Amino acid sequence: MPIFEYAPAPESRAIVDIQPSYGLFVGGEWIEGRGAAFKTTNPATEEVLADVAEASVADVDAAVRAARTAYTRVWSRMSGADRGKYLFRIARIIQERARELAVLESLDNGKPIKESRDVDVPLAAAHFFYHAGWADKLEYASLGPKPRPIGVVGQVIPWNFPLLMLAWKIAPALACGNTVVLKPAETTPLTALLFAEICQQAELPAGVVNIVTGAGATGQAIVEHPGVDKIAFTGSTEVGKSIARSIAGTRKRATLELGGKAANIVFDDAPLDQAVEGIVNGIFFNQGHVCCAGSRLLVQESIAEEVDRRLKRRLETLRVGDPLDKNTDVGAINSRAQLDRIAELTAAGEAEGAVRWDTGCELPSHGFWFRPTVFTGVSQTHRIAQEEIFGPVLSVLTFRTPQEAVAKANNTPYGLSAGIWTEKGSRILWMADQLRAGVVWANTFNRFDPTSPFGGYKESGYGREGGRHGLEAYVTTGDPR
Ligand code: TAP
Repeated sequence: MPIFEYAPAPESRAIVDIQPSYGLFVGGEWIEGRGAAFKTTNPATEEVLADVAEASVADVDAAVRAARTAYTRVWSRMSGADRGKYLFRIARIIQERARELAVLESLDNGKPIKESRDVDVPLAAAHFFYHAGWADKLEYASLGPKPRPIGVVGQVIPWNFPLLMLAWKIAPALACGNTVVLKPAETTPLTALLFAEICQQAELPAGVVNIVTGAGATGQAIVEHPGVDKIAFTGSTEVGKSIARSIAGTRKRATLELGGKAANIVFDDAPLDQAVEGIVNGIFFNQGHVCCAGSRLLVQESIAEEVDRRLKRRLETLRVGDPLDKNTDVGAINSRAQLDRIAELTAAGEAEGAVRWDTGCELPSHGFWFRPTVFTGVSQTHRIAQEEIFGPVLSVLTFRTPQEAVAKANNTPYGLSAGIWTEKGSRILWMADQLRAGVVWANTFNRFDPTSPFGGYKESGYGREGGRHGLEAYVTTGDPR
């Protein structure tokens, strides 16, 4: 396997001040965790970035109490206009500290700096700006008579968009008057900890936002805590189901944003150059660590060979390597565990008879990497057509008619997103109606906007994030707590 050495760009690294160790952010202060510390590493180099506190059940309890006090004494009593001012302030500080956040995100996650700089961080700021605008207008959002906050919200997020998922969770919760206890993923805690500093800088009242780091057990402690009124979770379908089971029969509410296996459907009348760019963006953006990734390409049989040729030619131009290099297109896989999972599923693809192709590009000698990979000859029953790989791997299937495309697209347990490429407007409308997916893109893919609700059908979860619909998850018109 060809490999190469690279030295991460030192000047980018100097932008961030990573502390050797981090505590927990509880009640507006930094406290030491009572559990053991864990290490967070740079997946591109395997270098340890920092020691991070693992929150114990007692630490989670302290965070929930702090959130409750802030809720009853300050945040739920504050006018929407004043809450909005804090959210605007946070949004502006995110913009001011954008370079620092982007570099830190790329170091801890492995994603290319051009994505953290141009997508993750600007969208995170946009979510705070957007929800700041709602804070004093909730009664005009068609949320029912007298929408009120729910109380203390426990939020658990994954590692693929650490800061952006935090923004999707915290911005609407705070705009609606709730307080939060949030746990970032174990492998990517650093931007959430920097966000805690931003809350201090914005002089957000103590306890409105609490950040507790740790692994699954810390997440479980949040979910099971009796003082938490609502759970907002983004992550795997497996953990989402276990959360739904553990809160069944309690008064807790939940929204679950889970996995996906999106179909990106290309018809023979599609503008092909544009469609190829959309296929590449659909699955190789963020190394394919995207819940709504276009991981199944459904291509009309008459153009399948042409698309295959153009796609592979385009993939050979992708630059895989140092996430801090502005020219990098595909960064590092977030962890060894994720790399192992991708390797296991791609091996299953070959064993089940699909044809494997990869770019053959050189890979760095350290860290976790996977070449952009395409499987053709994939059948609907193959594991690579059914299971979420969450990596830079595309499974290609063909179809003849729009009806067949719909049947194949809907033939997975998931229903998060889909893409359609065609010149025909009537076909777009018909397909969008038939596809069992929460988000349907037409002649584009992986477009996100805070004004647009996002969420799943079937085993991709329930509830929406973003837009007016996203507010519904954070208000009640029933009895206040
Ligand atoms: P998970 O393993 O489910 O982890 C998600 C979060 O839950 C992490 O913070 C994790 O902690 C925590 N967790 C693990 N076990 C838990 C438990 N028993 N109780 C409570 N929390 C627990 O997912 P992941 O591997 O990080 O993320 C990838 C998955 O997220 C994919 O399936 C992807 O599709 C999905 N995802 C969905 C969306 C939307 S919007 N639908 C967006 C992004 C990602 P640790 O990681 O620290 O162990």
